[in-house]
Amino acid sequence: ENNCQVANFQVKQDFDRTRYAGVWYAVGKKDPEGLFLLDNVVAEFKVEEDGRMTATAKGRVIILNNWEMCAHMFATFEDTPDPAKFRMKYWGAASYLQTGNDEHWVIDTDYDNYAIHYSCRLLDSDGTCLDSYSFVFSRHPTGLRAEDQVIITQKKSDICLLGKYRRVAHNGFCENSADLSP
Ligand code: DAO
Repeated sequence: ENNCQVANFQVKQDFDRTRYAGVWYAVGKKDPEGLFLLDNVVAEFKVEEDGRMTATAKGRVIILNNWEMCAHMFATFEDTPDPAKFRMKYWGAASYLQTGNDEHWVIDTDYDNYAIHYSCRLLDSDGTCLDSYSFVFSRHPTGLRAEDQVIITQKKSDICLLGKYRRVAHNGFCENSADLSP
């Protein structure tokens, strides 16, 4: 039992960023306060020639409370002593999109089918998280296989977010906007 202490959350052992690279479809999300990415969220991770991890992502957002658009986002990842824990700097293709610097932890992945990510933005004085978000990713836009869902449910529970996720729809909203960078 980790008592929901963020410092005790287990992450993927021996995380391999090369196997993680490529396209991931968000199929579930636990939102942070002031959520940004709504649905149609697709991320593509890359390993640059210098070994650093980067990502591009797109997703439907609503800005200024009523303007709906497909946001094109970029992220760079700073390594930490734990190979599955990164610091993620992100910004949008347009200046009015969100920018930030978040934790980015890979809780679990089998590289070929599923992944679950976690980010705590605000740690409480007791070591639990006050404002977190988490993505469940699939290699397939159609969702996770039944056997992967069992693992994901356990991981959601391990990070004290069971029941806090919503499904992330893919209905083609971002498909006619520019491609993710190569
Ligand atoms: O949607 O509220 C939210 C939080 C997500 C903000 C970060 C999005 C941009 C970078 C995504 C890269 C890969 C997950």
